[in-house]
Amino acid sequence: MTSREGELLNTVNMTNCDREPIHIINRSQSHGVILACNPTNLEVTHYTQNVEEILGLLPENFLNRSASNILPPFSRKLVLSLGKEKHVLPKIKFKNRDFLVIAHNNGNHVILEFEPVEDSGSDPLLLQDDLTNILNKLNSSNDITTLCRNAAGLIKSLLGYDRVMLYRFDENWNGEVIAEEKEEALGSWLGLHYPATDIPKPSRDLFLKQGVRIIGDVFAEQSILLPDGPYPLDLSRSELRGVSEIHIQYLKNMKVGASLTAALALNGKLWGLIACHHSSPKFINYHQRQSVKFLSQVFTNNLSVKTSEIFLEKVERSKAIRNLLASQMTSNVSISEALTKMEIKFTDLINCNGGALFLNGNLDLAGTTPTPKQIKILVSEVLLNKKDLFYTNSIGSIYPKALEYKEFASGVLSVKIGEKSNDLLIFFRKEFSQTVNWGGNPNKNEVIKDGVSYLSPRKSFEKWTQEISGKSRPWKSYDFEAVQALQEKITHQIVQHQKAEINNLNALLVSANNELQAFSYSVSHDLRAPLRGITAYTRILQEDFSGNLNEEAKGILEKIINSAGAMDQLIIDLISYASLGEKAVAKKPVDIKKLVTEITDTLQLEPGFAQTDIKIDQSLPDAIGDPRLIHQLFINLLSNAFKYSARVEDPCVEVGFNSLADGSVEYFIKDNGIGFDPRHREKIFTVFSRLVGNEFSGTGIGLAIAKKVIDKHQGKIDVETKPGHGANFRFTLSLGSGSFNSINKKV
Ligand code: BLA
Repeated sequence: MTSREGELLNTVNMTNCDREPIHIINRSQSHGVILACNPTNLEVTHYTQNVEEILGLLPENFLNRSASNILPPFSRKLVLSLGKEKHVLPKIKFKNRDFLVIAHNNGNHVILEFEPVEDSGSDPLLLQDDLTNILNKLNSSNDITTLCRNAAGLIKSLLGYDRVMLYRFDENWNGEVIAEEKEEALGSWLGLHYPATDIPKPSRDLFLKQGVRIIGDVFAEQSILLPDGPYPLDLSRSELRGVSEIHIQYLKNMKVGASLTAALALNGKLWGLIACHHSSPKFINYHQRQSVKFLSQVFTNNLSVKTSEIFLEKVERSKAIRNLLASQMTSNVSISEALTKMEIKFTDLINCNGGALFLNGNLDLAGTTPTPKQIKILVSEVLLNKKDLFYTNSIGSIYPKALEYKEFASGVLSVKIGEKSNDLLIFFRKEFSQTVNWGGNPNKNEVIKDGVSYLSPRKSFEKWTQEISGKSRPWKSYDFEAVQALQEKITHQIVQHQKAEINNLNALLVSANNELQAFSYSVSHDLRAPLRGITAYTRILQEDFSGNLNEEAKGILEKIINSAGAMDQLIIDLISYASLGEKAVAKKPVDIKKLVTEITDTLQLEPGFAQTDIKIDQSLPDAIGDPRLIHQLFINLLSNAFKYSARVEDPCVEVGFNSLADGSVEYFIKDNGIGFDPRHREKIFTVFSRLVGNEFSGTGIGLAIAKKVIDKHQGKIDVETKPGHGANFRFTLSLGSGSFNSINKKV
């Protein structure tokens, strides 16, 4: 190791390998000269040390002076108006050689790069031939493999490098040589893999910006930018940017004397590189590099078309399968049967070797899969904790238990289905055992010095073979798209099934309810007949045999008649409650004021209610509803009001209405009677929930009927009460059209 390498290792460790600021390297490659100028007056601020050797200029003659004197005639104006785009100025001679000046503005400085140019590379006719050839050859490639091979072949014949490779990145930025054109004497690198650390992120990022770069002479001393100030120049877009020593070492270890690298970007992301090697120094001029840029562009256009064709083909295929699955699901079988037992299985949707469907706690399998027990454990320990869509091509690496079944299921893709969080659709992909040939053992680039580990380019690039296990082929974006579209269809179907189930249950409920009503109706009728018999015979006993009976027996007969009467009333109420359910609600205007007046007049005739003071609001609005039901409602509420206030001093029943905030009204029926504990407010509206003792007659169904009437009219009923302070029943009904005048009057 030379002392220089030693220095290098001191400064580069595992983490700063990815952080080396290669864009401010402050060096130029040896074959050209960089000058930097103030963008407003073009005064030269920086120059590379080789300026005298290459251009024959002395720094003292141009530093801090305008660069106009060094530039081709008439180019000053253009240079002053430069943006980030590069401009090539007309050829200019220095030391009897032609130079191109490539100029751009890096944001702070105008960067002028002087590069020698040979005539051959800039002949417009030759160039046109080259470009036509590139277009024809690449556009006629039928598939991606041929496209790559043709691109490598074209570059080899255009530029004459010893080895030209198409290098493709994987999702972790490792790469593989997927096409190669080379001198026969060289060994092939086709199929070799290289680790991501060989091309760190800063280098990949610069590539996206710059496109094409040459390293003209790996062995030449690079030229330092002067003066060496604290604010280094940003050379991100520079053609002549110097090369990191680490990479120089890498190329030397690879026995490469010169290189050209061109970015291949797909949808704005680095897809791969064209990597060219030459054993000796090699210089490719700016125009030739532009042809390579053109080629890269044509290449990626073709690549993009071909990738989208593959994508579309996959999408079309999965769409067809999805539609078949959807029609299976709408046939008369369960969802799991439709997806796992019929001709088309859900696993036909994408490339996989098996799958599992978890629905309502049941597990159904298709194709080759781990055992149901293994799947259940995988689901509960891993998949249920994941988001809506989860995938991996190496489940064993995150969940070692899964290594047991890596042959069938190294790849797992799962999505949640339906509205429950534990229903899942799972796809398995088998292990894809793979032999990966690396260009040199990628683990052998670590050097330990003074107890610290550093990453440095490896010394040997001899093929190093690695067996990869526990991995499946990776899932692709069209897989996700297909699975998510099926997920939607299944969820839709699950919801449909749930709806159908609810409708079914509803129908059952309706018929059960009908039966119950018919039953209670007939039972009630059948019960009344014997009751009438009991009452009639008791009356005969009273009338015809009273002489034979003592006072106690007469009292008992009276009780029999009363009890039979109470029971008859109960049956009548039951019939009316049960029959409420069956009847459709008629919608007619009902004159509430008239109704209330009639009912209270009648009630007042009953013994015990004559003293009751009645207050009826004379502007009570009309309601819309079923007259018979509304009549029943008011009878029930009013007779309660009369009944439970009858025994207080100065009994009073009041009927009125309140205007509500939303413009509607509520009626109220208020008494000053015995009231009840407000904790029972809800209970009193259910059947048989009389709260008061036996001293008040009644069956306890009245309020249940009232509530049912209100429900049938989509209204609300509530009560305010306190024991000893009466009750105030408030309820809403739809209003009749004629009611508004009276309401407005009142408001
Ligand atoms: C740069 N490494 C690169 C570049 C390539 C590779 C293509 C860009 C070269 C350029 O800008 O012209 C790698 N070249 C390859 C590979 C092949 C090839 C894989 O031909 C296969 C056929 N390099 C290392 C390690 C580090 C490293 C361990 O091996 C870091 C510790 C660094 N590589 C590194 C740096 C650069 C680089 C810093 C940027 C060089 C620069 O632009 O200055």
